[in-house]
Amino acid sequence: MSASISASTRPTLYTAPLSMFGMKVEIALREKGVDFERVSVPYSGENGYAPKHPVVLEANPKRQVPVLVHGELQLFDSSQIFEYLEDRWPLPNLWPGDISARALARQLELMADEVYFSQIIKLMGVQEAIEGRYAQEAIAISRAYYVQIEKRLCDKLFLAGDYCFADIAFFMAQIFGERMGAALTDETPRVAEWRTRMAARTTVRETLHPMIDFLDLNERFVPAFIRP
Ligand SMILES: N[C@@H](CCC(=O)N[C@@H](CS)C(=O)NCC(=O)O)C(=O)O
Repeated sequence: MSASISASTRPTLYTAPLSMFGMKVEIALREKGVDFERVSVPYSGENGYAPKHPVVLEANPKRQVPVLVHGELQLFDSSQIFEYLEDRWPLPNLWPGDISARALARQLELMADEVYFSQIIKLMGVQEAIEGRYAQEAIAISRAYYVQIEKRLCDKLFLAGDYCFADIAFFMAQIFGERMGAALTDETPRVAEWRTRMAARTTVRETLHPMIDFLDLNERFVPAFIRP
């Protein structure tokens, strides 16, 4: 089916201005120097992701972005797409070479999306009751996660040693954590330094640009550390 696809075939990324999962993929495409087309699907504060883009409906039974179309191949789920990017465009490597380090990096990537970010999703639904017990519990769990990452960064610049997909995932999730009330505190200075290093990358700055514009246009909070 995909025999005609090559690394030089231009992929198309279906994403949205506030899609943290879409931005994960976009940063990784840029890191790998892939020339891609970016399609922003309909999204608004009032209606959410509606109407659904026809390509998203065709490609993803979960009806979500990001979707990556490469030749005849249609892929969904940011972490699955990471695997494809690494296979199709191996350099620069965004997973560690060592098998154990790679397994650990994949765990960290999953933790960012499914353990840490699940607390941030809780906060999204309770912004009006941020002082309440439910929100405060999510904030406390998020801060405990920052402390874990702080320990991990005691002898490294990036989460798994060299910069990798796990850094991209946690960075994107933490931006939303910051926006939703689970801000970093003085307790985790290394995480703050890591975040500054991440925000300074050209690939990250280029990717965040449409989100910052969207938030500014809609008079919504933009954390200072992502401002150019
Ligand atoms: N696990 C998926 C999550 C994708 C996801 O939650 N996408 C959101 C936008 S960031 C979405 O499309 N939401 C619309 C919906 O669920 O209808 C991934 O990593 O791609």
